[in-house]
Amino acid sequence: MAKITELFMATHNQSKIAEIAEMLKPYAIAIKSSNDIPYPETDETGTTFEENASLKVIDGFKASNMPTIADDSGICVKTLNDEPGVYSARYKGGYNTVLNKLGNIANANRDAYFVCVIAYTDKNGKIHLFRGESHGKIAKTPQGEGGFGYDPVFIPNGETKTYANMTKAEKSQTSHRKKALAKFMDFITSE
Ligand code: ITT
Repeated sequence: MAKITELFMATHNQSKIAEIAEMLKPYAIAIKSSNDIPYPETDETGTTFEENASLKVIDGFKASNMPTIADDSGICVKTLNDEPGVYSARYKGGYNTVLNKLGNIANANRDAYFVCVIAYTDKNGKIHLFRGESHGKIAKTPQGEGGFGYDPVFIPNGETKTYANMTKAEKSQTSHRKKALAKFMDFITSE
């Protein structure tokens, strides 16, 4: 198929746009977003990342009429029965609630993982889904100023720093978003 040079990203989250735009630079793909084309807030009524990513990408494709991606993501904390999961953005108190619920519980019980599902609609409106996960631990206290959301309390496996203490390039070496995007790039380059 013709090479994609522009993608609409159906999100209002500026941090997601910044991360994806940086990851797509080597491929010379520019991101258009709600900053360029009005895109309504999608009602995220799904109970899975896949469902919510699909709902967002359908709205985004309708608004932009361009090849479109959407990202539904969140953090799942194993001892909290995978809470907050798909409700991460709406979880009252954000990472402070997670820290309070875990308290001083030992490191062995602080396992968590980020999930990112990227939904893509091709020019015919057909939806394709790509999932990435990043596994690690919830830190005992927030550390770092970078990133967004739960980054100050997440330490990926094999690292000692939280995502908020990493540059975008460092975070993308293990991130759920980069893994989902890599699957998507494989798909569109082999399509
Ligand atoms: P859009 O729906 O407009 O894309 P949103 O922020 O509401 O923006 P989600 O419903 O997918 O998006 O919720 C994702 C939340 O999960 C996000 O707001 C963060 O709290 C958390 N999250 C996802 N990826 C993250 C990451 O890489 N680092 C830190 N927190 C992340």
